[in-house]
Amino acid sequence: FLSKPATVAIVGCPFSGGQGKAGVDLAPNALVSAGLIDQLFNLGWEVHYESELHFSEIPYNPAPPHVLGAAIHEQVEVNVPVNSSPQAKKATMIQKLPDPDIGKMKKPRLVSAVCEKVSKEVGEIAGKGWLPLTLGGDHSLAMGTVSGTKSKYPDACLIWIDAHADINTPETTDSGNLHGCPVSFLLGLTGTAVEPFSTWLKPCLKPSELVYIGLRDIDAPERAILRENGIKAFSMHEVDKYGIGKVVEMALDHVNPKRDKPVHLSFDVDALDPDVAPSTGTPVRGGLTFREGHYITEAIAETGLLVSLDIMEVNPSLLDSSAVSQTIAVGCSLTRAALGETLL
Ligand code: HAR
Ligand code: MN
Ligand code: MN
Ligand code: MN
Repeated sequence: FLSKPATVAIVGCPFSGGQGKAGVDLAPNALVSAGLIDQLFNLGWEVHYESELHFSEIPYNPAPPHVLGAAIHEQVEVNVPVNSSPQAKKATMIQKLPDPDIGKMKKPRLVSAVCEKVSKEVGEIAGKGWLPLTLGGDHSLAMGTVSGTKSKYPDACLIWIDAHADINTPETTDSGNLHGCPVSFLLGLTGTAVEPFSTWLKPCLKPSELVYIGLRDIDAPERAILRENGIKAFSMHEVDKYGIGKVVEMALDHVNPKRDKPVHLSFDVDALDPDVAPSTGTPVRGGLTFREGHYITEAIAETGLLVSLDIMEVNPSLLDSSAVSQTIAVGCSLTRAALGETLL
C-alpha cells in the first residue's frame, strides 16, 4: 500500500465554527479557484472534487428547551463577497441552530457534527486507497480528518505543523475555541470524553505517534500536557538551532524510525511567518520562512509515506487583497510540494 496513491480527493470544508473569526470558511473555494485542481493534475494526480461539503445541511441535537433561543432553523448569511458564485453563497449559508456553550467549549454541537461528517468522508476516501486532501476551514476539523485517516490506517503517525499546539482540553482551554483543542480529543486526554464528541470520536492516537514542528505560542496548561505525555515537539527554537533539514529528520525518526508507517500531515498555515502567510486568524511572529515550510512538505513527499493532508486556517477575508492572494498562493504551493512537486 505504500506506493503513492495516484488519486487525490479534495475535501473542501467551509467551516469557521471552531474559532471566532468569519472568513476562514471561504478558503476551500479560494484555493480551488486559484487553480489547485489543475496544478495537482499537472503533477500527475487524478483529482476528484465534486463540491465543498455542505455543513448547513447537518442536523444536530439542539440544546434542551430551557436554553433555546428564538433562532431555531434561522438561515443567516455570513461574510459573502459581492462577486462570489451562487455555489459559494450556498456554502456560506449557516443553519443557525441553538448551540450554547458546554462548560467552556464554544459551538460544541456544531463542531462535533461537522467533524463527524468530515471523519466519515476522509475515511471513505482513504478506504478507496485515495489520498484525502482536506482544505479548511479552521483546525478543529482535524478531529475529523485524523480520525478518518486512522480508520483506514490505524498505525498512521501525525505530523502537526503549527504555531500552536492545539492540545487544550475542554477543561484547560481559556478561549473555549475548539480549534485550540483537536489534538487532546484525538489522544483521549482527561476531560475529552464528553458529549457530544464522545458519541462518535474515540481516542485514536498515541502520544508517541505525534510530532510538532513550528510551535511558538503555547498555553501554560498545554506545555504541561506536552511534558506529562512525553510528546515530541520542535519549536521555532529547535528550527533555529538545528536547521529545518535536521528537524524534519529528527521528527521523522521519532514517529517513523523505520520509515514504514503512513503519515498524516496537518499543516496550519499560521506555522509560517506572518510575512509569508499573513491572512490567517491567529498570526504569531517568528514563524517558518517560505522555504522552511516548503522543505517540510517536500521532505514528507520524498518519504512516499503521505496518506492524508490538511491545509488549514487560510482566511481570505483578512487584510488586503495582496495579502490574501499571497496566502492562497502559499496554500497551493505547500499542497503541490506535499504531493510531489520538486524544484529540479
Ligand atoms: N491556544 C489558544 C487557544 O486555545 C490559541 C490556539 C489556536 N489558534 C490556532 N490554532 N490557530 O492553531 O485558544
Ligand atoms: Mn463524495
Ligand atoms: Mn492549528
Ligand atoms: Mn495555529
